[in-house]
Amino acid sequence: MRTVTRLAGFAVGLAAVFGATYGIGRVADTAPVAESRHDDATTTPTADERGGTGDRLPGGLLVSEHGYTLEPVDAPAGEFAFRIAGPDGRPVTRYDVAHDKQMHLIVARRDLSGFRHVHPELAPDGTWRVDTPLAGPGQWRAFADFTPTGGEPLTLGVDVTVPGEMIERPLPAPATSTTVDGYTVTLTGAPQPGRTSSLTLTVSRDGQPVTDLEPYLGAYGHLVALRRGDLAYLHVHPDGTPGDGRTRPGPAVTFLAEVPSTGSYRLYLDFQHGGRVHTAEFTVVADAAPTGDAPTPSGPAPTGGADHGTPGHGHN
Ligand SMILES: [Cu+2]
Repeated sequence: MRTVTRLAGFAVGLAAVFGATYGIGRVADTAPVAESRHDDATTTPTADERGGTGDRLPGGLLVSEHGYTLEPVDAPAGEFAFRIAGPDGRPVTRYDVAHDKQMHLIVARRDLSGFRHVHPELAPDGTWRVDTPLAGPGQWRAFADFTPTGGEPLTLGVDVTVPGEMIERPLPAPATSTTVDGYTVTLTGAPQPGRTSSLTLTVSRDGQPVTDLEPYLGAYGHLVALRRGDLAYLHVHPDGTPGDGRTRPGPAVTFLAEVPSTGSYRLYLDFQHGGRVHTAEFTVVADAAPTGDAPTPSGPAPTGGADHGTPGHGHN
């Protein structure tokens, strides 16, 4: 593409800036998080009140964590390159494979448009390179989601500026149905802070349910959520893997997600069908959990084609 990637200052989202620590940011991943899980959302604490119960920030807010630092490096036009400096300051060259890849690079513009999830190539010197996924001018956030061998899973984030005139796009209204590449994807369930919520995405095409989704990176769907405002990153995986004898290849893919706070989130579902990966996007609003044990709110009328408005987006 025509864009020249230039690296601006790294907006380091220091933990201290965020007065509260949040609950579990990374959920339903393969790594158990039992030690910090707490589902006692029977009251409606504010995000601040919940601070202190979680022991880690959501992913992607920090450029450096646990001794590992995301360092963009100069790259030719049309390419994005970076390395991960380890605790000894040297580029990390050994990574565990997670979801079929050693490195997952997610990019989105600060206005939450332009999402892409790509897989860079690792050079022997520890440099990761990928044809630039930054599709136009603006302030971008790049997330490196990886596990250094011998370490724990990390998501580091860094700001990247693509110069040029940028037109900020408003966040699309919350919706429970969207279309992409001729597919219609509907969403049921809504995330609530402080508890695990079930989100089900159902894929159809031409009015017919799609029942032959193809495994992509070891799953029938990959869901990333970014929080509006700071782009806190949540990578959520379905409970169940292709070939486990119980997980069906669509039309529904269910995820278990826990969001760290109230607010607006953009959800990005990657799924594969017809040999191609498609990305369906939704805006959702996480409201405070109602008192008591009310189930996850879901609209009384599941989407007949509602794509605007806020059917059942959460306050009951
Ligand atoms: Cu990936």
